Amino acid sequence: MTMTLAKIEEFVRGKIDEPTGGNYVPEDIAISPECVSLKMFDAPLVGAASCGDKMWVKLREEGIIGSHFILPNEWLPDAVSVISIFFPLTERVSKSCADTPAWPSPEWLHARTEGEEFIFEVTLALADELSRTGHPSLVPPKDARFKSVRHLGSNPEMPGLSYTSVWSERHVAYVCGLGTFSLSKGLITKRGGAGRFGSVITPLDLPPTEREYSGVYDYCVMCGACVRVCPAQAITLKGGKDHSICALFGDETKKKFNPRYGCGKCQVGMPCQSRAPGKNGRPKAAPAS
Ligand code: B12
Ligand code: SF4
Ligand code: SF4
Repeated sequence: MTMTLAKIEEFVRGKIDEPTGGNYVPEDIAISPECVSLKMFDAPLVGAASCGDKMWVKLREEGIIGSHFILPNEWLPDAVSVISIFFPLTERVSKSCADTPAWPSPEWLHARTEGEEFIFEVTLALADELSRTGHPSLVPPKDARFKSVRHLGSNPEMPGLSYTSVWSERHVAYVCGLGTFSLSKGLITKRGGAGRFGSVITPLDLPPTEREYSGVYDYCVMCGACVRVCPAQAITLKGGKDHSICALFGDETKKKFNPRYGCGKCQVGMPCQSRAPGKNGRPKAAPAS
């Protein structure tokens, strides 16, 4: 069976809906009784781009990502396409986060930690499925070459760099037609910004998803609602988000909720939580039948 983008979406949705799968918090690790069986993510958004897209090379420019960004064909020489997947948080996770303005809610902590593990589980399973059907594929953040710097100059393997990585999932999603950046620096998709991303690089030839935007911040309306909710005052209308302030607040949450952490107040209860409020952000009307 050849995988199409629609089949890939169906595959991911199947994993998301599996009641005994990793998208539901099991009793033995639940932070509180209310978190038992919590569903973390809803139906995904999936996009694709060709490895030949000129935008990949553009990402290596200083001020965008930089020369440390590893190109799709450097990860996997035979690759033809990149698949980006947005996993939107369920309304319950987002609401719980918005309802606890000072600290992360238990639901958010699960979605940050177990949610990330689940996304790796799904993207690795998708890569296996593509490999099984003749297209050996790769998940960059699970490859030994993946590196990131999550604190100011904190990674000796990436000297002189801060708050970056060799494979930025938001930039990948941007190239794959899923959405644009925002004042708070999160990526806003047509299902909003409250969620996480995963990706797979594959030799499968997939039709590229149209980028329905030309500006890097098209889907953000610069309303400033995220400025007002940030508990660390990390965001300003003039300067956007200060990564250092945000990262230090993340450390505070880790001291309190170790081993989990997180914040994400700038992604919930906002006009951009579950939709793209900006230019061209509305889903296209279905063709009349
Ligand atoms: C390092 C890191 C952090 C750092 C710094 C983040 C950063 N740089 O944005 C810290 C610790 C502060 C952080 C915090 C959080 N993070 Co974080 N983090 C990452 C990580 C590991 C790497 C990010 C990276 O590579 N950045 C690269 C640099 C270059 O990005 P940048 O400076 O923002 O890029 C700007 C320029 O490129 C500029 N630009 C200028 N000219 C041009 C031209 C073009 C054409 C383009 C495209 C761009 C562009 O636009 C961009 C935005 O301004 C990713 C995982 C991954 N592998 O991607 C997760 C990730 C970004 N984090 C994520 C999340 C959810 C969070 C938190 C909410 C924590 C939590 N879960 O509770 C907070 C808040 C983030 C926020 N407000 O956006 C999600 C984002 C989801 C989303 N909807 O966007 C990611 C993608 C993880 C995931 N797998 O989903 N994070
Ligand atoms: S809350 Fe408003 S300013 Fe902040 S990211 Fe969302 S749309 Fe942009
Ligand atoms: S994640 Fe929290 S600290 Fe960081 S910018 Fe968003 S609201 Fe502020």
